[in-house]
Amino acid sequence: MAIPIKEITVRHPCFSSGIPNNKGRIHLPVSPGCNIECQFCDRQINTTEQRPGVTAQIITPQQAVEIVRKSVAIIPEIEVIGIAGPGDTLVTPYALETFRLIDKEFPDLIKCMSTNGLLLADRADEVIGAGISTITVTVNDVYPKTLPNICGRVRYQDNIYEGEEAAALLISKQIAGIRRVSQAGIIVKVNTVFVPKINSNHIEEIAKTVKRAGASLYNIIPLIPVFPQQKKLQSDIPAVSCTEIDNARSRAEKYIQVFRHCHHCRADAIGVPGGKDYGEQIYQKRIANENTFSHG
Ligand code: CLF
Ligand code: SF4
Repeated sequence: MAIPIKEITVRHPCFSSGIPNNKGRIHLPVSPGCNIECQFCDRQINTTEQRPGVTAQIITPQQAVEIVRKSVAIIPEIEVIGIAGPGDTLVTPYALETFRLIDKEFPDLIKCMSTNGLLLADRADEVIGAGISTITVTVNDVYPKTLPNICGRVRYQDNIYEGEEAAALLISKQIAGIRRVSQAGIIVKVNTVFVPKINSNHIEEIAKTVKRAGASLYNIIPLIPVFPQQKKLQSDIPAVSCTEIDNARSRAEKYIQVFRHCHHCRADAIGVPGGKDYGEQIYQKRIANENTFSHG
C-alpha cells in the first residue's frame, strides 16, 4: 500500500530523517534460504548474536500473525511489520504469504520487506499486491568487475551464474526491481555493506545509480569483521573505522538522503531499534543450537 514518504519518516524507525523517531518494528523470521552467496553471510540459529541473519527459530506465516497480535498488545510503539530473513524474502513464498495475512488483520501497520533484489522485478506485482509500503534492497556494488569479490554466485531460474556474469545479472535485476516498485509508490531504501578495498570507492556511484532508479534513502553498513566466513573475502580487509563510514555517508549524501541509525537487527528483533528487545519474551522459545542454514 502506498503511504506518503512524509508519513513514513515519522512512523518508520528505519526511514526517519534526522533524529530517531523512536517507533518500533517486529521482525518475523519466516524466510529461510537464499539465491545468492554473499561472502560475508553467516546465517545462524541462536539466541545470542545481535546481527542480521540470526534468529532463534523459523516460524510459519500463521505463527507470524500470532506474534504480531501478541506484540501490538504489549508494545505501543510498534508501527512496522518487517521481514528481513534470515535468508532472502523472495526465494520462498512465506514472506509474501505472511504480509497478505497481516495486511488483512492489521491494514494500518506499515509492511516492510528486505531483499537482495534478485527476484524483485520478476515478482513486483505480487509484492505490490501484498500491501507492502517500504522495501530495502541490499546493493553492494554497481560494478560487475568488483561485485564478485562480495557476492560470487547467483542462482536464477534453475541456473547457476558465477563471477562477472552473476554480478551483472544481480545488478541489473536490482535496478529493475527498484525502478518497478518505486514507480508503484513503494518507498525504497538501499543498504550497502561497506567493504574496504572492494566497494569503498564505489559508494558515490551506488548512491547515484539507486537514486536514479527511484530509491529514496541510503544506509551504509560497515562490514562486521568477526565471521569466520569472511575468510572467503580477501584476507587483508582492514576493519572499518567510524571516520571512513562518516566520510562515505557524506559522499553519498550528495546524491541521496542517508539513514544513520541502523542497529544491525536480528531477523527476529522486536521493539524500538536500539531500545529494549522483546524478541525473547514474545517468541518465548528461542532455542540455541548449532545449525547453520545452507545457501540456496
Ligand atoms: Fe526491519 Fe529493515 Fe524494514 Fe527496518 S530493520 S526490514 S528496514 S523494519 Fe532498520 Fe534494523 Fe537497520 Fe534494517 S535498523 S538492520 S535498516
Ligand atoms: Fe546472506 Fe542471501 Fe542476505 Fe547475502 S542476500 S547476506 S547470502 S541471506
